[in-house]
Order: sequence, then structure tokens, then C-alpha cells
Amino acid sequence: MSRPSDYVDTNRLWERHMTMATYGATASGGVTRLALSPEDAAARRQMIRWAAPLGLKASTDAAGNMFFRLCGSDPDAPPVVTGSHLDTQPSGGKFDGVYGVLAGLEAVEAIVAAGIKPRRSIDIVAWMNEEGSRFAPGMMGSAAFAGARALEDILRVRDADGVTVASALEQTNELVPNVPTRPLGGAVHAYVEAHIEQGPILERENYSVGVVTGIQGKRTFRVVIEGEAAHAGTSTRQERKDALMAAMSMIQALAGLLHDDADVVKFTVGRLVVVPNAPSVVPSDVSFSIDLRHPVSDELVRLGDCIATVCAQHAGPCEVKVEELSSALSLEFPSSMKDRIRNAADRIGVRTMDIYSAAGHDARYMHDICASGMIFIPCYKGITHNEAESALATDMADGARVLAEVLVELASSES
Ligand code: HGY
Ligand code: MN
Ligand code: MN
Repeated sequence: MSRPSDYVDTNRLWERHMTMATYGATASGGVTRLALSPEDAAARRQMIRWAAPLGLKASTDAAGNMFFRLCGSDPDAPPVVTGSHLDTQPSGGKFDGVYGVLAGLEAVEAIVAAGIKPRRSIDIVAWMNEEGSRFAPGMMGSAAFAGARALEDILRVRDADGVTVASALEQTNELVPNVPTRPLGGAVHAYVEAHIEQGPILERENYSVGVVTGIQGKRTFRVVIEGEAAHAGTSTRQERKDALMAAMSMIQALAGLLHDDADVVKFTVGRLVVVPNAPSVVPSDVSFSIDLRHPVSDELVRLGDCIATVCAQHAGPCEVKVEELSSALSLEFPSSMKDRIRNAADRIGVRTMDIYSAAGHDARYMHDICASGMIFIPCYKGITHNEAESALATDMADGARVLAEVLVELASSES
């Protein structure tokens, strides 16, 4: 009996990644496709063009998530959902997020080619703003879908130019016309996300597929420091309210406090904004981001709760405000989903290893509302959030083959 995985087409999957990479292509071979940008809209239109011949019904919700539905024989049964994100980091690669959306499309195309009509509908989803670089925090679309974040809260977030998510979403919808809307959220039977590992383990251990056991916890903050602009030549150190010096002192103190020899704590200051950012003016206003991660939730809580105190202690003559943008504890995916992925891979002769995710994914929010799981494939030397990100076509196809088998099983199940 032919299996859906037999119909996965390695070249088609690879070529679609190369086509998607043209939407926001950079001179050095990476991709800049920020959430709700014109490039994001182009990628969405491309998905519609690929989905239409398969009879997939496109729709979008109030959070800007996009769905492509393979209708099942029982329209009332909660659907199975698979996907990831199309937005990238500013200097991103061709595979982070995109692989999950295109592996979902490839798996569904294989299911259709195999002549399988699932009982449950299968939705391929492209979540809005997973990366959180233009609009912070990330995972906005999946968080709103799962009810972890209020829609109003995400719509009012502004980018560095003061553009709100609401108005960027309006522009995107104008650039992607005639897509029916659907209610935000709703019952989901199960969710499976395919993604590149964004680490070196699978490649080093020579596995093409990883069964993801869980995702480490992550807390993000924005620190805003208010000082006073002054002349670099005439103002004395005594009288200065130098917001950048205060920021440096805070970051130095946090780096010391969060340093662990075991190198498990992940502390990142990825964004630093200095105002007026002029060589001969003492900085009046500085803001910086904090991305803090740890696999042990208690540790993440304990360390994250120190941040506001440390910043206040190092503010000097400046004012400081610490805002927590997101907080998500570590999670373990249900064994039922891990076993299902492992068994599907075994059935089609794909070797797997269990692997923990140090990176965050939209599956984190779907885990709160339905049985969820993730399938990893290797990426070159674990390089990611970097224009040099790369993956092998054969690994991508193996991941899509396992995904196709899992989706058919889930979409055929009664309970
Ligand atoms: O930050 C993350 O973990 C994800 O790759 N956006
Ligand atoms: Mn991602
Ligand atoms: Mn990412």
C-alpha cells in the first residue's frame, strides 16, 4: 500500500524554499522578511499561489495568521494544524520558520497525491510575527490564537518607526487581497510543527530527524533609562545624568550575576537604542532588550526576578523602568505525540533521536491548547539567525515525509 510519505518530492520542496528566499533576499544570500512587511506579504501571496491548485482554502484571522485548509470529510471535527512562520530576523536565513510552513505544504500535497481524504481537516498555518524583531515580543500570532495574549495588546505594539501592528496588518491585508477571514482561535485536535534544529546536534550525530522533547523557558524584558542630554565638553561628570553609562553598568552587573560556568543560562542583550546618538551629546535616553532563557523553570523565575533590582541599583542619577514583555516556562511535549512521531519515522525507515529545543517556537502556545509536537531536521553547523543558515534537501524531505505520516494518522483519528 502506498504511503503519503512516498509522494514527498525532494526537489519541489527545495525549489520552493529558494523561491521563498527571493522575498527579502539579501546580497549575502540571507533573507530580510520582517513581520507584516511588503516582503512578508509577497511570501503570503506565494503561498496562496501554491495552495490554490491543491484546492486548499486560504483564510486569515484578526491576528494576521494565515491558514491553508485541506478540507476533511467531517467539517465539524476539530482540525489538525501544522506550520510555523514566514517572517525572519533582520539578517535571517532561508529555513528558520519557512521550513515548517513549506514542509506542511509538501506533506499535504503528498497526502492529496496519495488520494487520501482525511476525516479531519488539515490546516497549514503561517503564524504572524514569530521572530519578534520588528514588533516585540515574538510569537504574537500563535499567542493570540491560543488566548495567551489579548489581541488588543498585540495590535497596539509599535515598531521603531512608531508603526503599530494594527496598521501594518491593514497594509499587509491590502497587499494580500481577497482572503476570507476566520475567527481567531478555535478548537484544534493536534498541532505538529517542523523546524530546523538551530543547533549542531542532529548534524553532528548524523540524524536527519529529531523528535523534540520540549522547549526551554524564555523571559524577555525592555529596560528604559532616562537621563539628561548635555554637552560633551562642558558638562562635568559630577553633574551628568548619562543614560548610556547607566545602561553599561546595568548590563555589566547582569552579565556578572547571570554568568554560570555550566553555560546553561542564556542572557542576551540584542538591541541597544541610544538617544540622541550624537558623538558630542551625553545620552539622554537609552533602552535595551533582555532575552533570558533557562531549561529549569525555577531558575528562570529566580534569575529573571533579579533583573529589576539590579537595574535600579545601577541607575545612578538616571531613572530606569524595566518592563517584562513575555514570560514562558519550560515545557515537555506529551509522550503520545513524541511516540507518534518516532513510530511514524520508524515505519518509513527514518532514524530519529530525541532532542530538546533551546530555541523558542510557536508550538509553545499550541501546547497549551492541544496535543502538540515538533519535528526537527539538522541545519549546517547549527548556524541560524544568520544569513549563512543552510540545510540539506534530503533532510528536509525526510522531515516532510515523517510529517506527512503523522498528519494522516492524526487526521484519521476519532479521538
Ligand atoms: O528566539 C527564538 O528562539 C526563535 O528562533 N524566534
Ligand atoms: Mn523559528
Ligand atoms: Mn528564529
